[in-house]
Amino acid sequence: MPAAQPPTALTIAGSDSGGGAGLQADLKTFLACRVHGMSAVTAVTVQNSRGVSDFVELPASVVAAQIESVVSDIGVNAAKTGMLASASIIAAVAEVVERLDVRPFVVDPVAASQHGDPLLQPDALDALRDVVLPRATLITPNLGEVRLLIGMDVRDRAGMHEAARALHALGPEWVLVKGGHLPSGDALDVLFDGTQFVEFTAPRIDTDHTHGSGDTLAAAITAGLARGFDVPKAVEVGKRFVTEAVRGSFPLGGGLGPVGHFWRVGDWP
Ligand code: PXL
Repeated sequence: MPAAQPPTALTIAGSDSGGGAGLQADLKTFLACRVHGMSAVTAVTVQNSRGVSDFVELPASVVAAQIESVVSDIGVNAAKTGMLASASIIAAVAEVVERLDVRPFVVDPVAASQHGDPLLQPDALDALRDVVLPRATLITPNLGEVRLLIGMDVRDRAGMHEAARALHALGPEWVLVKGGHLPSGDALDVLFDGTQFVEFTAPRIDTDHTHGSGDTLAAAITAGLARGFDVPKAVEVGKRFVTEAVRGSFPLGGGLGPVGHFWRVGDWP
């Protein structure tokens, strides 16, 4: 007899040919978190451990059609976005997610790769802020993305709280400000729902090989939501997942290596 259908999660994201970030990181994370992963591809990057040398976008109508296809047949217990690439893709994703009531909906406002290569057209930032963020169950900006979205230069814990308030005012239900790029101490993330702050700290792990860490965190949170956890619980388990993945990171090629998802996968055969 076939097994029961597992929870399902959808990533709306770009392909990283190097396999460390983007939809590849999301699908590995979904697998490791025991949800059935699906993907609506937005763009294809030409990328290795040294950086992104090019990308092409898919037509916005094809991105929306991928989402509609899986929602209408398979069902989506939770969805996340990664690289959305352009204003037209953003508009199409916002429309279909709204019309089909796709939720919980996690928005990782990806703007650039770890190397600083742009993954979002400059004119798409306004669309991301104005039409996608207000629809989100949770947004997961790092401090660079905070600066791009609201022009705030965050330097400490108080600044993270202030940024979370300002971002929450844009419309998402929950905001997770990721402080991983702050200079010292444990890695601090701040979760805010408009009323209460919840803080998460994790030991800082000394490695340069963190390619895909943001995607992996958002995907692990999305997997938790697909399994029925509430947002604080999904963030707590997502943080634990990515901390172990950073601990399990490894060098690859001549540049920055990826976080490792192997730690949650058993030996085989
Ligand atoms: O880590 C952000 C990210 C998301 N999506 C794609 C990427 C990257 C980083 O390189 O390549 C496709």
